[in-house]
Amino acid sequence: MEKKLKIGITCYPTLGGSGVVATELGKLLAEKGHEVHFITHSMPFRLGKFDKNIFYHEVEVSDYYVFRYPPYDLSLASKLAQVAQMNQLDLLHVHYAIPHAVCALLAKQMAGGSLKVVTTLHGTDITVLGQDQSISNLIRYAINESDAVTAVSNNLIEETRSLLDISRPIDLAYNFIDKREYYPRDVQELRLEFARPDEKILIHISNFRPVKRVSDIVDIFAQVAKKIPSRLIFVGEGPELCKIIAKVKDLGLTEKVTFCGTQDDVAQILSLADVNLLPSEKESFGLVALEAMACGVPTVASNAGGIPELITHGESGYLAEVGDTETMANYTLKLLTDRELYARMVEACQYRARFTFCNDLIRKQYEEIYYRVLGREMPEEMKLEEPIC
Ligand code: GMT
Repeated sequence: MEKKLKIGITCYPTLGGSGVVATELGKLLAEKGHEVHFITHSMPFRLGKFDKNIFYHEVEVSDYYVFRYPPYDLSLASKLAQVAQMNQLDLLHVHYAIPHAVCALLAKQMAGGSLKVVTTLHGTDITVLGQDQSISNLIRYAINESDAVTAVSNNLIEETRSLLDISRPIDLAYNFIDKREYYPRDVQELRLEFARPDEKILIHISNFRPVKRVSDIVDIFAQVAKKIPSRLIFVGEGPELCKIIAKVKDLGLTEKVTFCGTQDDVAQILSLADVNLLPSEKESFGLVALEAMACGVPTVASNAGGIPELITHGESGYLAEVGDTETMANYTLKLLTDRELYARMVEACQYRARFTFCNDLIRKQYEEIYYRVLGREMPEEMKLEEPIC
């Protein structure tokens, strides 16, 4: 029997941490010799260079005139079944429950054989959509029928159990970073284009959705900028952006704030910053805080969702209650004015990011889950392999 696996991966390819995690995982699995087929509506934005083990299948949606809404979900299910059959896939690993897990279950029925479905829950598929009565029964169905379900934090596992009344086993597989990409970059010259040498830089990266509470960032920054020379960089786009631009203007902060829009090279831009801010209302994990930690940038965040599983308060960042911008500003000031504390925290961040959320470690956890659902023994050499962190 083939030792390596044939895996189909579906995710939201163009935005968000779930797409990043899915794409990076696919790349790591391909590096290990597995055959990985991405099945998405467009090329995943982090896919990068050619690899002989990576395939990309685009989902095309019929726009026949009788359809009021183009049926993306059905096109995806159909494509998943086709790709699975043609390439004799062992399993489909879908990221984000809706609609991906439901489509994969339909594809499993269509493809027949022994195709398995692994679903990874990422956050708002449970914490927001799971509360929507019009769709929660479908999410519950998708979770219960998947062959394995993983979640990106213990908090998300608990939320899934309580919000959707789920009792089946759910595996924990944290978000991870690739240390080959996320490390403190040398950005001394570039930094001068954003701030004077005496100024500190705060950063926020997100999809500007209400759940991120981006408005709190402006309040935190306004308090910090009153006390020490500083700048704020916003990266990303989304529904709240216009409101934030207006708030920055109203508070007279326009000169000190840069809106960079969406950026590809996140590690480079993070390396410019002294402190990362993440005051979210909900956050199942907070991948961006992990990316910042790996780049040597501590985060001041809300004590929400899975964030405390990533950031140890006082050691690898600071946490305050959701909406408490005064405490968040005070922690930011503390970090920016105490050199020794800052150096200690930078070191703790890098260590934690590298060894607890190591890509090789988490990739192996996913492989173990794959072999388990397939009812196959993991090859001995893979079992014995020590993760390189
Ligand atoms: O749920 C979202 O807002 C989008 C989603 C995504 O696709 O980025 O984010 C979630 O998944 C990330 C990757 O697992 C997590 O790091 C984020 O914390 C999580 N977002 C929320 O829970 C709000």
